[in-house]
Amino acid sequence: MDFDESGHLSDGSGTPAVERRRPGRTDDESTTLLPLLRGEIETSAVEAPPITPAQDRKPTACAACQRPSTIPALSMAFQPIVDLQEQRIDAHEALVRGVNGEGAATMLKWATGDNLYAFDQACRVKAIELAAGLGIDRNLNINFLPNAVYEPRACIKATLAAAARTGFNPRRLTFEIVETEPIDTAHLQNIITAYRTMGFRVALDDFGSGYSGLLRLATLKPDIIKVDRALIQDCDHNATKLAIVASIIALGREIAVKVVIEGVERLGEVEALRSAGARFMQGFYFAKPAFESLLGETQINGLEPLAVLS
Ligand SMILES: [Ca+2]
Repeated sequence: MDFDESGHLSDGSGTPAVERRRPGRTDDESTTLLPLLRGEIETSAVEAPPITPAQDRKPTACAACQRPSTIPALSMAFQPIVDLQEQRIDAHEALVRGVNGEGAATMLKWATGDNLYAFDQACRVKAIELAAGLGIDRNLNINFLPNAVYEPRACIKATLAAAARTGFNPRRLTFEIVETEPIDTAHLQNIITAYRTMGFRVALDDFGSGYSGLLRLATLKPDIIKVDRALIQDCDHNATKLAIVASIIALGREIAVKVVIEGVERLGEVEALRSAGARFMQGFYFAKPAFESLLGETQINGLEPLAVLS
């Protein structure tokens, strides 16, 4: 589970791998998003991915929307993901908080049972509203719980509406899949296919731990993988961990998947990770999550010229 800080990395080419792998991709929102935003396309009229047995067991989107729920007011903190090659902030990950700064663990207690859908929707909307209000000009990563999505195209409508209302470019959105319990692979694939068709990026969170492993990478083919912090902690003193991370980075280059390192806390780890080819990182070493605030480059530790590493 990761609604706290994390990290980020890539392939050293200067061009994000996720951009290169989809030459047909365009920023012309008229292709898919605008008709959806304008309501010109009914979600039911959009070619829908095949219904899976897992979905059959889930409530319908309408039932989920209409279900009464009680969730507290939410807020967000934003933690930068840095691009060490370009010496800039690449993205901000939105992390749920209470309106008085209560931590993610406190808030996530509400993300259960009948509240799950409403909680997930409220988090997305709040993240976009806050980020747009703060003038975000980078990518925005939003965590989501796959079990809170019943039909991807229906469940994205509130997100798109929030983007349209606030002037936020939905092409800047990356959805981080947080798998806290085993999720049906067909259901996950259904979500990823739909989201990518709509122009969003999809990241596999906590890669290398729990359910987020090589088989998930092979079957889901995400745009981004975020290497779990457990593999990063003390990697400068653990040759096995560092070799695993280096292999993941090489693998990312090979299959054109952007690799992000999360949970970076010390300079020693940064140096070791850079020697392993890491480019995108996130973690306390660079910046802690900023409550209702977007940090700039001058507020990031370690973005100055890294003479020590040259
Ligand atoms: Ca995350």
